[in-house]
Amino acid sequence: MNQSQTQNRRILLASRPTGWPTTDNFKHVTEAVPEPGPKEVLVRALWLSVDPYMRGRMSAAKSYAKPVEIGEVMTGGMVGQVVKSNHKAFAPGEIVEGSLGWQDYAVADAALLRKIDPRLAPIQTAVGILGMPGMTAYFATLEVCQPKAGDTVLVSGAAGAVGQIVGQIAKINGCRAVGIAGGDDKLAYIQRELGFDAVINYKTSNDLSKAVAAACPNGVDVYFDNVGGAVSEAVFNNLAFKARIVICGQISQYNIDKPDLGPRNLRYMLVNRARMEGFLVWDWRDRYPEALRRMAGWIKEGKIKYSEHVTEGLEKTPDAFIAMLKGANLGKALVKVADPA
Ligand code: NAP
Ligand code: FER
Repeated sequence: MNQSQTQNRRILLASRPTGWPTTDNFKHVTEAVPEPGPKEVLVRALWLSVDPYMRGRMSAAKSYAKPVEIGEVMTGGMVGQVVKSNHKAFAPGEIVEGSLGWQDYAVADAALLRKIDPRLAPIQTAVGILGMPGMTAYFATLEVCQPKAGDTVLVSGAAGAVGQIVGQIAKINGCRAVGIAGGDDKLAYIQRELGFDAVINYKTSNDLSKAVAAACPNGVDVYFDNVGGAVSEAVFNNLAFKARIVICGQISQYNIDKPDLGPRNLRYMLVNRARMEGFLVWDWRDRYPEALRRMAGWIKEGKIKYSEHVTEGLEKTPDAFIAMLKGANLGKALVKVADPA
């Protein structure tokens, strides 16, 4: 065995951030590769996912899931390869996905692993379009917002892992897709490559509310909110009658010390008899298989495309995570750790 197969590099939470996380909030350690117990599987990381929800797990604030403790390995989705298996459902060499953390090797409860078919799509899509972000786009758009043909569907965070898919699901359903994001390169990609009908740069727009009105002349029927804050306030000014809003994320609020004041114009919810609903992807777990089948079909038919933003090297995971929060990524932010054996 070479050294990389006997040593396990792990990235632990070292301290809780106030405001923006920094690389100092993480500690890098090297330990022996663990042995799987009965019914357990040893997995080697090939890809790690970095996602906005991890910012919440770094904080002790009460939430849906328990926080990562100081000194614990950072939580996160992994696509890996089975190295040893004490469970009959998994064999060495197979590709799996699970919440296995920022480390080279993880011992996993076989019941919490999903087997990935590498012939279906590139394996890293198991934490992207054919994983948690894809499931988010699918259920929050179709089930919560119920888009109808002809609706204007506006998505914030439009060039990210979730947002890029939302616009394309809207197009598949005969809607007009409008995206808001923070870079002209991102906007050019979603408009030219993904077929969004109109785009808005929230960072360079002088009057965001006017920009939304211009991009959505009949008002916003569906607002898929990934960011909150000032962007949402500009959208609320432009709601259509009976608008549906899904609160999927509020990333503009994740790294601020003192909470912002809320949107000041909820009056437009009243005027338009709009509906707003919070969404958590894990509530839809039982229906992932059906969504995965349909999404895989759309990818195969060329109806859904996606982009990825890849950082190389496990040790770069904290940098990749912080860069994603700051908007460096076009599409799904990923860390490539190793090639399959
Ligand atoms: P992502 O969009 O791929 O990456 C995050 C993006 O957020 C950045 O690229 C950046 O793009 C944007 N951003 C950062 N700060 C911002 C600010 N102050 N205002 C506006 N945009 C800002 O991430 P993702 O994985 O697809 O997640 C998107 C959102 O969905 C997040 O809010 C996340 O928490 C949420 N989410 C929720 C669920 C759920 O179950 N509820 C599941 C998955 C994701 P720009 O260049 O455009 O600024
Ligand atoms: C996310 C943001 C928040 C997300 C989950 C949450 C799955 C959950 C928050 C909580 O548990 O309080 O992007 O993605």
